[in-house]
Amino acid sequence: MSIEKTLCIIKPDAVTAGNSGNIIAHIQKEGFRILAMRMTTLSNKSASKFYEIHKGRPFYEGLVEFMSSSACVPIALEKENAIAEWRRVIGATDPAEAAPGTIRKLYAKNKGENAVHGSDSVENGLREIAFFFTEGELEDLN
Ligand code: 3AN
Repeated sequence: MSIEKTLCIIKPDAVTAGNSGNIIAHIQKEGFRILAMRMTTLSNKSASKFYEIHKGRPFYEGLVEFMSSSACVPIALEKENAIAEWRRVIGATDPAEAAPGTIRKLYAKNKGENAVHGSDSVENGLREIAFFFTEGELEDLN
């Protein structure tokens, strides 16, 4: 086990529904440290770049359109084993399959509008955090 960083994004559906505060409280209750956070609206170009890895998949265009449709809240998180821990806390991509008490079970609408993002590896977590935050914007808690 080691201290890892992961990127959470509170997605436009959850921000619009007024669930940002509940989700931030959930993050803190689960013992993650918030290193940086802001509210921003992604341009179509930035959302396309962020999700470049999914280019060519059938949901890509819709995902980019949704993620740039209104404000989102990127949050850089740190915890022991943060990648797996955050994915446990958010639950499965499809809220219908997400475990009870997970963020997606509580707040997601469907597979596309699914309340939060979580990085899928340590390497992608660092890359995704750097997409939104400069090194100097991250709290140095260690
Ligand atoms: P996760 O967010 O659980 O890591 P990924 O990496 O498979 O899931 O997908 C990234 C994002 O793409 C999801 N959060 C979701 O918004 C969207 N997505 C994935 N699969 C679908 C799908 N079948 N239909 C619509 N949107 C999808």
